[in-house]
Amino acid sequence: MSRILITSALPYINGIKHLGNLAGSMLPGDVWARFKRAQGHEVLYVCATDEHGTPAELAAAAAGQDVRTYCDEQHEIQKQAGAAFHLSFDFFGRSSSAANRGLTQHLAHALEAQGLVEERLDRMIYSIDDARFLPDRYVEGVCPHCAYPKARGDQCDSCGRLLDPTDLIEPYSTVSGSRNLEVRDTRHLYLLQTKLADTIRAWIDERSPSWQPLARSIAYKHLDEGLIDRGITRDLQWGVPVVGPDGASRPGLEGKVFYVWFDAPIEYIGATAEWAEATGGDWRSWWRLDEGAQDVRYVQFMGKDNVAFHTVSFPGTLLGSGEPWKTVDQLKAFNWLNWYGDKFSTSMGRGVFMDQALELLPADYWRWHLTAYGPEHSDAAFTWEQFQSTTNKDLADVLGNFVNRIVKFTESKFDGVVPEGGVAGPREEKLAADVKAGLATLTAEFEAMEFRKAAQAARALWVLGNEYLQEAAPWTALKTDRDQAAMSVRTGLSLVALFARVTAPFMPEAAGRIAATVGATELSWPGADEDLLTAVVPGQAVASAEVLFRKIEDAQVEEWRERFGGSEAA
Ligand code: B3M
Ligand code: ZN
Repeated sequence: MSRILITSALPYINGIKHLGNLAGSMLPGDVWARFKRAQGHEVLYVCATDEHGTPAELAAAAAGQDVRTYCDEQHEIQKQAGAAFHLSFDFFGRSSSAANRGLTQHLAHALEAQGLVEERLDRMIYSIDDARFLPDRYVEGVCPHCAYPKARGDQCDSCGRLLDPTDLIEPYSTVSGSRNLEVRDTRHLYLLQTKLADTIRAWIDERSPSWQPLARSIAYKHLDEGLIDRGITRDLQWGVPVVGPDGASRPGLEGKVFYVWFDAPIEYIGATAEWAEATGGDWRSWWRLDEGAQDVRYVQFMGKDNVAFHTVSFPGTLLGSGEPWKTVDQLKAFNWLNWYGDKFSTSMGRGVFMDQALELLPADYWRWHLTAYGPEHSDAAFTWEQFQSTTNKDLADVLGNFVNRIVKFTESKFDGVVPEGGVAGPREEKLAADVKAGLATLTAEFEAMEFRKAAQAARALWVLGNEYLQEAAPWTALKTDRDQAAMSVRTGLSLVALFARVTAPFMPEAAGRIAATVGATELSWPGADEDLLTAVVPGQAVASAEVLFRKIEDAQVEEWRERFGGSEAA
């Protein structure tokens, strides 16, 4: 058994996340954490809200709240939404925690001690009317590359190019709209990534062979474009304050904070420290190679836009510190989930958001669909039509139908008790071999972090159950050979117990209800050599579930389309 550290990219604090965010980092991280726990490994799965930076300040201002109150509220909302989706974080922390503040300041000092951070005089846009500097998204203007009139200081949304605020033509303040701006000198800390480039490349060469192509190709693309020294501080009020080694404010850098992308990944460590504080655990044994972390396997989940920060910036921070920090072993990246032909958009409210989704259907329906048909190796489109069709087939027709049919039959013909009698024959032998092979495939796909394939392998097992019932036809056998029928029923009920176990990482709530129908509580991952077809024993009471999965009706799709938009033609 090994120790496995799992993190999902930290959801940004500015509002509840849409299904695309869920599908690309939090949900797969959870499914995999559940799989690994079920195998008996010691798993620590942490996540947190990413609370600093200009989007947090701007969202708070738009909500008419001070930024701390805004973050306090939004953190609770996101924490509850995660719990409602059965995301099994061992801890859901906050990048604004004291733990992260201390770690961020510590790592910045360690980097500086290694000669990798230096103060530079920068020229930044200053708003005279707002009496403040305007970093990143605080300034907008015309893109110098494509002439888009609302390009942001850090990036143009139209052509995608990364920008520096001083690149913008005809800039204006997003705080006040004022164009009364000037360029002023201000001191900032720079991380000398140019000096770290060789170290980072050697690290990527060593780690990335076990990554899937999406993560690996983005890592090398970023590296090959050439690393530049990056400003890691900002003129903002909300963030981790820049301090001197004694913890007091640092002359020349008073009132500055670290850039959000500097402190956000450090919160993976911070959240572990928050967890330790809350539970009495030992966070250092997960993160310090000199204190036990050398036997930890660390896996990260994230959307593709976050890969460069996790393969270059964050490892650079940890490796450059000269301290023995654990770095990521495997990185699983996801593509985009689109809303019909378009992007989900938080700012435009396009698509379905986590809280709204649960008003429509229980979490497990979404969990299944977003895992089995998610944006894994290419972008994927969410459509109501596909959601309806796959849910009805996979969950109602295949899994739900099998479980209900066999359990109800036991209730009506065998008094709701697993019957005894009969001897397994060639049909059961073939079934056992098929189940064994199917389970091996499923386990291998999960190990390889191939989520869509793992889901299809789970579904293939469910299909075996339906095929077996169809062929064994205990309802017919019952008329001539009660023992034969009893043996088939017992075998079918054992499959129910098996299906609960293999379904649990995807749909934990439904899996519990499936297990309960045959009185099973065992939800560990089935071993390759287990005798799975005799799992339930004669005499055990069974009881059918109300409805395991309801079909999605055309009328519901109509209603949802009206409420949320989305149509094939749009
Ligand atoms: N908050 C994801 C985003 O909002 C970003 C991830 C941080 S992971 C350290 O794009
Ligand atoms: Zn542009």
